[in-house]
Amino acid sequence: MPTPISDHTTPWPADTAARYVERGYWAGVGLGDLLREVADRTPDALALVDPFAGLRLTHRELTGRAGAAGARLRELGLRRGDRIVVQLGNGYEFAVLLLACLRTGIVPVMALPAHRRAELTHLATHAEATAIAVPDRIRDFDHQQLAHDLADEVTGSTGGPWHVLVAGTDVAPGGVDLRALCGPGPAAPGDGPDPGDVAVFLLSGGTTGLPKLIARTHDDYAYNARRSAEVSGVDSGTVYLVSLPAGHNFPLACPGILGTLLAGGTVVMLPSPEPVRAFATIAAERVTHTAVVPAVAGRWLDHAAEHGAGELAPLRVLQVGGARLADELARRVRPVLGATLQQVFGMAEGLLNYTRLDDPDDVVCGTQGRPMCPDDEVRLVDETGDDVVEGEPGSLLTRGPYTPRGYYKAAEQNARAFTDDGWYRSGDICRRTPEGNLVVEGRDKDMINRGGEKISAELVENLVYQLPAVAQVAAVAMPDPELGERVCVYVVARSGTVVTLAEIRTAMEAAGVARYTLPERLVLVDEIPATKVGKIDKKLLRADIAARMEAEVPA
Ligand code: OOB
Repeated sequence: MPTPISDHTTPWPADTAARYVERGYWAGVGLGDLLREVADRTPDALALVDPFAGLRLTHRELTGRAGAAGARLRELGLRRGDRIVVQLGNGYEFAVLLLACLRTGIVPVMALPAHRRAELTHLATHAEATAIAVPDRIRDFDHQQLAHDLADEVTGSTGGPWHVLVAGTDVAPGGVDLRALCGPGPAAPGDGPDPGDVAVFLLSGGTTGLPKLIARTHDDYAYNARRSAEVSGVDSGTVYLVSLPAGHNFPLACPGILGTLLAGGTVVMLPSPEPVRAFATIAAERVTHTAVVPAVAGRWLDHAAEHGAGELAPLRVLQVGGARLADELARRVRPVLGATLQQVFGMAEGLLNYTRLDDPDDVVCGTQGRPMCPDDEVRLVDETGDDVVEGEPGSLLTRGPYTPRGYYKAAEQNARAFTDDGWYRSGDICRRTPEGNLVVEGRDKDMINRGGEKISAELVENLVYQLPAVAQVAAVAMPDPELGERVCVYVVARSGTVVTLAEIRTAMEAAGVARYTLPERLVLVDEIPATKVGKIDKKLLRADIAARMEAEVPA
């Protein structure tokens, strides 16, 4: 039997929680009930469009299917508090399964389609999951096979069953047909979650090896979605396009799928943000809002500059976040794409900063916005933990009504990532402008942000150390015009041996990690520089790789 989730979460202090209730942030109603109320109010409004499946569902049909799917999950033996790893592409099954989970209190663990054996095994065992939902295949990768292959390891940790739910036409024996599970049918009454229960497990951006789990409660996540909808102008007339991986906090609840559905709007799901298809979908479905990472914004700007932006006429708000958006790119958004830019500086751990839709251009294009909640607390501190002088850069600490006080089942990491009085150390170096907006200037965490995908330097280093020829390794971010950053490794090889980038990549793939974590450049050195206290001097290495690349640029 999986251990109860509450054994390993860090609650907000009781007086703080009482304040959040009193101020109306925590409404005391589960997300499943909130969504059902929307469907009762506007049953015939369009809720979900999956152009690939050719499916259009009203709010009544969507909640109806969620109820039926919940009943079928219970028939499989899944109960409130059980965990299911969700690794689905952006299709209607994702939304139906998510809503079914929110109603029954079965907790989805939001894996990404790019994850492979190493990540999925870790997530499933750490969460003590008893089920996984996967596509049959994406491109040439057999997700279904991998999901079955995990069975031994996972059941070894929980002692329980392992259900493999498969979205696709090609469900192998032993799997559950997720499309059938997500079809219409009767709901069955049953025990639902409390508003303080965990609604979803999100994944941390990752500085310490494999992703940590962030337990988001119904109360906190409903506020996250609802307040985000307010600050991004999402209402019942909104058509929101999901093209980033749906399990990521940004398209899931900032305001994303949940914020749009709670407002009575329409969600359109596309498997990728590739511009030809995305632009055509925006035109065809009259999409008003969408969220992208800066690398995608850049691709859309280039595409529009070349082919025109006529198809984007319905688009009112383009949210950009996940990595720092260059000011020059930001300034092109309105003139080229015709939409209002909203910068979003957020984190799965909670805190969300938004530029507001009526902010002046210099705020929208030159800052990453300000906290969405009056009770978000933000401090910018120096190395000794003291507040910096106003206007100076400092390391961001935060607490608030939708920022949990600890990672799930991670006492050791919590001691480092949270202060004794519950502040989360985001690892971002920011400064605050006189009018109160934050500008992200860098970071003091050991992470590489590859176009919004977060890669733990420690994870890469641990895997590269598996190669016998490697004496020492350091993973750092190298600048990249397209993705912002890519992974570069500095390696000291043992004397008389050779190490190549291809070997490193092959070894890491064999270890079963997602492809986006693989280094894209190797620098062989005789020695890796250390700081005065004996730690690897990553700052120096980042400057070194930037200088090497600068020198390579043909004049
Ligand atoms: C979002 O969430 P995560 O958890 O994948 O990553 C959080 C980290 C932040 O700590 C920061 O380092 C970076 O991603 N980040 C940004 C940024 N937005 C996120 N850095 C600079 N500028 C930005 N606008 O990435 C996320 C979650 C919700 C909404 C949007 C993004």
